[in-house]
Parts: sequence; structure tokens; C-alpha cells
Amino acid sequence: MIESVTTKQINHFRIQGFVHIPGFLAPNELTTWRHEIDAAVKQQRGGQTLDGSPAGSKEGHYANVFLQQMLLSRISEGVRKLMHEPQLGRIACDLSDIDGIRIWHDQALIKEPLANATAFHRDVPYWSFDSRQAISVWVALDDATLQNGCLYFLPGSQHLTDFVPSGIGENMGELTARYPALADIEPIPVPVTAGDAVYIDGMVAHGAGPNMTTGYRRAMTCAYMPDGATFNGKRNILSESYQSSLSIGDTLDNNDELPLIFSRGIAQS
Ligand SMILES: O=C(O)CCC(=O)C(=O)O
Ligand SMILES: [Fe+2]
Repeated sequence: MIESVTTKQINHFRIQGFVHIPGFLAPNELTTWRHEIDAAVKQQRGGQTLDGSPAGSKEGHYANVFLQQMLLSRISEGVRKLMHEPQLGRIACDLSDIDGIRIWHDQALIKEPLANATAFHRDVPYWSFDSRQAISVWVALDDATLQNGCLYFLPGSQHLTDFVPSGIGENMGELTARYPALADIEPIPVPVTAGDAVYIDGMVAHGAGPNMTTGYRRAMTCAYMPDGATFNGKRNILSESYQSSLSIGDTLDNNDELPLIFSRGIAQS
């Protein structure tokens, strides 16, 4: 994994709301990530392998956007090790200008052959805390191209919307109906090579194209919460028991559900 990000990459992230980091994983690391994540996805799908059959037969539009395999780090020791790597968190802290970071959730997002596009959306409005410093990492396990569903961004849009959830519907332009200023921003496609990463500001509008190929577009993502963020009352991935113990405004500091993977105050091994 790369050692650090450059000042140019940090500036790009802060202005545009995303940054593409080529060569994020070394080739041997990419092999390990693919192996561990494929195995965990198969396990979570009850042993069902990715057999090349196209998306499109599942009920509803969203079910055919991608296979969304959540919280693989909780079922696979191998994925847990990868996701808890402090270096992932350190880079996120450098980009987002924060001192400590907790995992909000990890998920593999796999666009099957002929999968639908991912409509423009923001991530944070669904989560149980409000923050303009939340960030996630999206690591390409396959090349993500203009043909198979690479990410697209509305650069600079992270400053232009609020925390009201607005849905990931069928229509790419839905977000611009709520936030008309977004309609003036030219979307930027971000095709990447397997092993590259894209760090995504939790408030930037982003989406992905459809998969117009017979292959898969696999990505592994991890979303992060700045350490010290507080509960906003929204239901998302927290367990029923933890959520019911919380009042709005409480600091989210449960180390089992929200592991602190990096903090500048704590010496890293
Ligand atoms: O991979 C995709 O299609 C969308 C990714 C995304 O929205 C995210 O990682 O937050
Ligand atoms: Fe997203």
C-alpha cells in the first residue's frame, strides 16, 4: 500500500471532493484483497459463487445496481485484517484533516454484467452522524472503465447540499431536482486500474455508470466516521441494542461496532 498521499492529492481531494490514487495496492496486495474478499462474498452469499450471470433478473431497479455485500470484516478474519490496517485510516485522516477515524462500515460493491447505473447520491445523509469530514475509500479489484461502471463525481458538490437523505433512485438526475445548483456541474468520470483507490468525501455527489460488459466490476469500499462524531438519531448499521442505548448528541465510541483504526494520539504498531 502506498506510504502517504502528496500535497497535490490532498488539495485535489479538498477542492473536488474525491481523489484517484493510482497504484494504491502493490500487485501482491491486490492478489490478497481479491482472494479474501471473493471468499468472504461467497461465504456471505451462502456459498454461491459469481458465475457470470447477468444482473437484471432481480426484483426492482436497485437490486440490479450491484451486489452489496456489507460488513465482510465481521464474518472474515482475512477481510478484518485488511480493513483494520492503520495505514488506510492514516491516509483518510490526512485527506480529511482529522485526528482519528473509526470504521462506519465496509462493503464490497460488485457490478454484475449488465448491471444498472448507480444514481448520483451522497453517503453521509444515510448514516447515524452528521459530518462534513466523513470519507470512504473505494478500492478497484477490477479495472473500472467507462464501459463497466467506473465512478463519476460532481466536483465541488460536497459543499452544496445538506444532511437530508434523498434516496438512490432510478433516475440519475434526481439529486439535481432537490439541489438545482448541482445541475450546472459537469460530471467527471474516474476510470481506474485494478489496485487503484479513490477516496470519496462523504458529502460529494457521486455515482457510477452501468456495466455494459459481460465481466464483473468488483470494488471494495470502507466508509469512515471521524472519531468524536455524535449520534443524530438515524437508523443505519448500528445494532438494535447499541442504537437503543444512545441519545441524540451522544459520542459514537463503541469500539466493537465502530473500530478506531487510526488515531494520531495512539502510537501505531
Ligand atoms: O461502486 C459504485 O457503483 C458506487 C460506489 C459508492 O457509491 C460508494 O462507494 O459510496
Ligand atoms: Fe456512495
